[in-house]
Amino acid sequence: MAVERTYLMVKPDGVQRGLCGEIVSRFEKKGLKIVAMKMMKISKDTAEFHYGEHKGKKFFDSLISYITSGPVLAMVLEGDNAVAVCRNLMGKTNPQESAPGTIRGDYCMVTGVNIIHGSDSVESAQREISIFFRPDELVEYKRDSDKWIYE
Ligand code: IDP
Ligand code: MG
Repeated sequence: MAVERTYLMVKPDGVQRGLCGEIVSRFEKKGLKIVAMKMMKISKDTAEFHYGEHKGKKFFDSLISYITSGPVLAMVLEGDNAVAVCRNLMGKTNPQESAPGTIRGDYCMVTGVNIIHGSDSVESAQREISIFFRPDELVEYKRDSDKWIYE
């Protein structure tokens, strides 16, 4: 097992459209363990730091105004190979190329408003978790259902 933690966030469109429960439910049902979760509004400075890799791209300004346009639901999920597993559940960046059955494939139409963020590597996950959560907000607990989820 390669137990990893990853950072997921329901973006402002997902919150406004009432899709938080549906999205969290998909990760939960898959078997990911919720380690932390909170509603928050992201400041412009934090948004620019979080999305620093995209600075200078033509969509950067609209991305920052989108992600700061309303509250997001931030979470840390844990599981075997969690980074890649969650990216697969999310679907491709462009919702029109995301497979049906994925979150983006089922619930959104365009890249600029694509409902969910998820870390793209273990390194990004560590960085993003530390941007949005204090260490004491990550809850350590044993989940009894793990014995039915993992061999
Ligand atoms: P990801 O969210 O699947 O990791 P990234 O390439 O890291 O995709 O882009 C970050 C976010 O920036 C996307 O989820 C999307 O909201 C936005 N974005 C990326 N490319 C475009 C674009 O071409 N037009 C508008 N928004 C974009
Ligand atoms: Mg990305």
